[in-house]
Amino acid sequence: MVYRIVLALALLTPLVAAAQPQRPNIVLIYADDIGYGDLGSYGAAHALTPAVDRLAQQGLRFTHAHAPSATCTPSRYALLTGEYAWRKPGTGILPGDAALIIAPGRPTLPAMLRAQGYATGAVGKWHLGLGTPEDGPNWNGVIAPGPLEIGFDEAFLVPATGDRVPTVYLENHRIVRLDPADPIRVSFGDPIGDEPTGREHPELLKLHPSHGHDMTIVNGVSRIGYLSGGKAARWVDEDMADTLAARAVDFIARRRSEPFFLYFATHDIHVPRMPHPRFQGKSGMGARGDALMQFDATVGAILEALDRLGLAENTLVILSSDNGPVVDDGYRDEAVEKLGAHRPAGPLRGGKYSAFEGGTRVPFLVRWPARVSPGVSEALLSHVDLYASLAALTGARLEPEAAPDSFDLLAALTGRSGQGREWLVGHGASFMIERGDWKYILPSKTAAVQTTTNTETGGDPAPQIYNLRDDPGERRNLAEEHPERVQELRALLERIRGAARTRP
Ligand code: NG6
Ligand code: CA
Repeated sequence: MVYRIVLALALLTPLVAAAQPQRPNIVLIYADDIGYGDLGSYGAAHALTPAVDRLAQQGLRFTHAHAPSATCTPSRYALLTGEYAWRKPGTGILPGDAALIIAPGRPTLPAMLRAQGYATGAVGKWHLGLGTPEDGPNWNGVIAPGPLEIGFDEAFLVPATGDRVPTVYLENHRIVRLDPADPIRVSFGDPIGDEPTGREHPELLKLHPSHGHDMTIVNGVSRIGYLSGGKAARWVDEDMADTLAARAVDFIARRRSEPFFLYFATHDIHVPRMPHPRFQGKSGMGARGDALMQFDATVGAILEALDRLGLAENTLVILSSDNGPVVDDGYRDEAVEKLGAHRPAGPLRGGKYSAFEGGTRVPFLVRWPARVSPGVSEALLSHVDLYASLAALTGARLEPEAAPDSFDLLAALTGRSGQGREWLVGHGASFMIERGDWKYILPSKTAAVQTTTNTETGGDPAPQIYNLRDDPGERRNLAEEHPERVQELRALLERIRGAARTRP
C-alpha cells in the first residue's frame, strides 16, 4: 500500500511540476511594419539584422504566425485585449487625438499579468488613443485614461505614430518637457496655429511626402495633422530609437528583481523613417533599410541588457510585428528606388493593408533559454492568442468575459507542441480565414491595388480561395474548382463574426 502511494506520487510529481505556473520575465518586442521577408532569419539576403537573427537561432522561429489585422491600431487592440478589433467599431487606424479605445476596467493582458505579480511597462508606440470619449486627450494637463488605467504600471510613449501630431513623448500622465507657457494645440480638421505646412512650404522640408503627410512641419518633416505650441517638448526623430531603447533598458534594470512584463513597441520601421545619422545611408537600401538596421540595433541593446543583468536565461522574449510591410507609406525616402531585389514580404503576396498573406503573416520569434528549445514551428497562431497563452503560463484564471477571442496556445508557444490554432481569421482590406491548407478571402468592393502605396490588397468582388501549401504566393484562385471549400470557409467565417466570442 505504502509502496503504491509512493509510486503514485513519484508518477504524479513530474506532471504536477509541468503544470506549475512559471513566472519568467516577459519582453514583447513589437515592431512596426516589418514584413515576413524583412529579416535575415526569414530568408532576406541582406545582412542587416544580425541581432534579431541571433535571437532567432537561440529560439523558436514561427513560420505561420499572424498579426490580428493588417494595420497598427486593430492589431494592438487585439493583442492587449484578446478580442478581435473588428468586433468593435472605431478601432481602425486612429487619428492622433483619438480617445482611448480600450475601456478602463475591462480585462487586458497587462492587467492580467499585473494581477499575477508582474511589474508592467509600456514603452514606444501607443496608437490606441488617450483620454475619455467625451474630451479626448488633455495634452496640457493630466492625460487619462491611458496605459496606466488599463494595466500598465508605467509608460513612456509615442502617443500615436511618428507621422501624426503631436510629435511629443508622453510619460505616464503627462507630456515630457512641456512648457506651460507654450501650450500644445492639435487639430486633425481645420488648420490651427501659424506654423508652416508641407503643402505650402515644401522648400522647408528635409523629407518630402509622396502622398498625404503635408500638414505641420516638425523637424523638417511634414506630418498628418496640425500642431502649434509645445516647442520644447517636440522630439527629434533621429534620436527616437535610442530614446525608446534607453527607456526600455531602464525599465528592465529598475524592475529586475520582480517578474516584469515589458511591452516594447518600436517606432521602427514605420514612416517617417528618420534613423540616427550612424545608420543613414548604411544599408544601401534607402531609409527603410537603414531603419531596419536601427531596429536591429535596438533589439541588440535589449538583449545585451538582459545578458548584462543576468536575466536572459529566465526571460521570455517575443518579437513580432503589428502588420506586414509597405515600401512607400507616404514619404519620398528612397525606399522604392533602392529596394533592389529585396522582397519585404518574402514569398507572400500583398503587404500592409491587405488581406493577402503579406498583410498579416509576420515574423514571430520566441526565446526563453530556460524552457524553450531552439527550432522552427509551423503552428498557426495570432497575436490575439498571447493573452490566454500567457495567462496559462503564469497560472492566471481568465474571467469569463476576458479575452473573448484568445486561445491558449502555450504548448505551441513554448515548442512543446507543433499544433496551433485550427483556424485563423485575419482582417485587412477584407476578411480572410484559413484552415488547414486552405484560405478564403471574403468578396469586397476594395480596389485590388491601393495605388498610393502600390499594395495588392486582396480586394475582389468575387470569392477567392487559395491552397497555401501548394501556392503560398496566392496566385491561383481555386474558387471555381472548389465551391465546397468556399462554402465551408465562408460559413465558418460567418459563424465567427456572428458570435460574440470564440474562446472555448
Ligand atoms: C495611413 C498613413 C500611413 C500610416 C498609416 C498607419 C496617409 C496617406 N497614410 O493613413 O502613412 O501612417 O495610416 O500606419 O496618411 S499604422 O502602421 O500605424 O497602421
Ligand atoms: Ca504598423
